[in-house]
Amino acid sequence: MDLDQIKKAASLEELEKIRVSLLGKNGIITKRFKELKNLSNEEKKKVAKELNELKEKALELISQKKYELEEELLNMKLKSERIDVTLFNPKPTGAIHPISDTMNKIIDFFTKLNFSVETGPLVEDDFHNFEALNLPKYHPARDMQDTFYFKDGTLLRTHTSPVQIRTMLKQKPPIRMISPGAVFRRDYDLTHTPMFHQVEGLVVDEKGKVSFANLKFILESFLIHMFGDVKVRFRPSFFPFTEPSAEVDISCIFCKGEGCRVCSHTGWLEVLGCGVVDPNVFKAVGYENVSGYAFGLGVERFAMLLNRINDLRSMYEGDIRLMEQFK
Ligand code: 2NL
Repeated sequence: MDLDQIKKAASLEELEKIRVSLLGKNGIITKRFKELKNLSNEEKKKVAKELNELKEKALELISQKKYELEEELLNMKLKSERIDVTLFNPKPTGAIHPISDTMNKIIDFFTKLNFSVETGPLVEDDFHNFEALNLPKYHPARDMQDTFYFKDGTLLRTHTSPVQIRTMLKQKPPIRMISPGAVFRRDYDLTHTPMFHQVEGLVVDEKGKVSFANLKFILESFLIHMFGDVKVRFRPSFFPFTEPSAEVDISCIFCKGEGCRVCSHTGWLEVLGCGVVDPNVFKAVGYENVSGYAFGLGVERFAMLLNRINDLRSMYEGDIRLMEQFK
């Protein structure tokens, strides 16, 4: 038996062929194991021991060779993809990240309508992230959010609503604000990353001065600003911090409402959540005789729709070849 051929394998493909020829279903070593049953008991013991040693040796050599070949491949890749950052580049490299670009378009719309832009801490406490938003401890809606907690009970904010709470606590009404920023949830797949971005909006004024009708008008104008000539529809929904609540759909921008894979053949894409602020939220910040509306959206979802990106994770790999396409 020639185990030396393993050491001579020139590629991972060749190594795999050798492995199969030795240890595969019809491999030489496998066959010899099958032939053991034809031997006398005494011989069987001896040959089986030899065979097991041979198999162990072969496996060891293969895994050693595999490691060498993989390392060679990696070194070649590192060499060919090497970037000399000291080289002079007459054209600046890079582009505005699609998330920033989308975020800027959103902020643009609302600042033109006299909304202020507020920010707050990423590490929050239970009160600002949950309690003040009508999400008491053990409320089932808290399970909807998979939260990153620190040992001391603080947490990474799961939405930007705590910024609205902080703004209401330090300012008197009227309030007309948006809160753009990073938020965190334990989720990772094609359309979810553990860090993502939200923009939420809040308008508060004397009781009776702001209505659901105002909210509908603002959001409809906003969605046409972002997506062009789209139809907008409101569906009843539920959020702990608004009552009534609605989810907002636009007619599918890919098939114009005809039905396609992106819109799951419904003709509609869900893009926003909104509602009239629940009185319990105002109670938590000590506001009386006011009414208000609020809304929230995921920036990644907007960026994916606007740029036809289908794997969100690619946006955070920082591959310059991908990002240059957004120039
Ligand atoms: C969604 C839904 C929403 C809010 C966020 C909010 C904040 C305060 C009071 C009341 Cl302080 N509401 N925020 C309201 C409705 C929906 O977001 O789907 N976001 C991605």
